[in-house]
Amino acid sequence: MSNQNLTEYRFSFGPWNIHEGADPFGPPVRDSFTFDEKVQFYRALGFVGIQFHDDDIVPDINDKTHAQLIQRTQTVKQLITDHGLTAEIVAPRLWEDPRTIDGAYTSNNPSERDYAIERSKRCIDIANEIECRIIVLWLAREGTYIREAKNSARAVGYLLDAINTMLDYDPNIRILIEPKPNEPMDQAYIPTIGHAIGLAYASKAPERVGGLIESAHAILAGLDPSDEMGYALYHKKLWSVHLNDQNGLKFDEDKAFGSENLRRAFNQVRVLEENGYGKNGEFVGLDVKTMRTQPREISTKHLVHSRETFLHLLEKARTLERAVEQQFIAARDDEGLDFYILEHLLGK
Ligand code: GLO
Ligand code: MG
Repeated sequence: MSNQNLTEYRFSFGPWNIHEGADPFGPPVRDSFTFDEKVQFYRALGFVGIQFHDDDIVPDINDKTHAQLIQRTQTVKQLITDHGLTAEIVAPRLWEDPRTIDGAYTSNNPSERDYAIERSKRCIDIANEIECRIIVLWLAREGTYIREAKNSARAVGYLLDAINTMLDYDPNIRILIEPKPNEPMDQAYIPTIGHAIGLAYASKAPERVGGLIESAHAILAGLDPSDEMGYALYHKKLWSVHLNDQNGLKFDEDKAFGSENLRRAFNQVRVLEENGYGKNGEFVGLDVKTMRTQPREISTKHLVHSRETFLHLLEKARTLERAVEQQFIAARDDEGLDFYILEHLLGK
């Protein structure tokens, strides 16, 4: 099928998606690949965008002077350019430092909140130097283990203060909030895309604040990822995605896209395709983990497979017979439509 209007999707993943297999109950099971080695994998695996944390670019960022930070970023910029890659996003990693134990922007301690803001500004400096305008906020520890520990209303104000400060710091950046309902905290303050978009509209530059939806995070919130995407798409605020899969309500599994529920994956591809996602340069991001059992030499398969599954399902979305679908809808024959979709997915 060749048609000039068809979106040519571009794919991204983060260096943390090729990892050593450690989990809370056991140590790494595979030797690391260096960052330079990982950069070499991207194109061969079918990817052109890199999702970065600030310290993926500048390790030990807190110990670096501004000049060192810029210098290291220039080195990485050259490396990725040489490999024909672009930085899709840069995200401040605000969940590993001792000053972020009880949250970063929402910590009860003002000097810890200041640290979070300063770190975010450094992240923006890095993004500028690597020519990326997108800052992602995965609000990892912005929540609590128990309700009484923090003031949930005040926390929303702190989050807005942080977002507004970043918007002022650089008039060219866009901020994408990546919601998640739990893990590492028991409860997060911004658990769904609706919460994220509420913050966007309350900010001082709503046109520069949007969202990133991760499939597994929506599922953990008990929601359907494609409907979450539809909500953000309506608001023109879906600026990135982290596609993956998740088997029910447990830890964030980051399974290969479509590996748990193919139809749920199909509907994510369908809603993106039908609403023009990607036409303004948005990437199809993956956030998938290699299974712990996978040998090191074949520990990038989950990335290739997730991308392939997306492309297979894209073909399914594009070949759905609209007239047939419309007939079922007009007759309110949901049973018929349901079975038509199943047969289409099964290739019947
Ligand atoms: C964790 C998140 C995390 C973010 C990443 C980019 O659950 O999905 O992987 O996507 O830090 O901000
Ligand atoms: Mg993610």
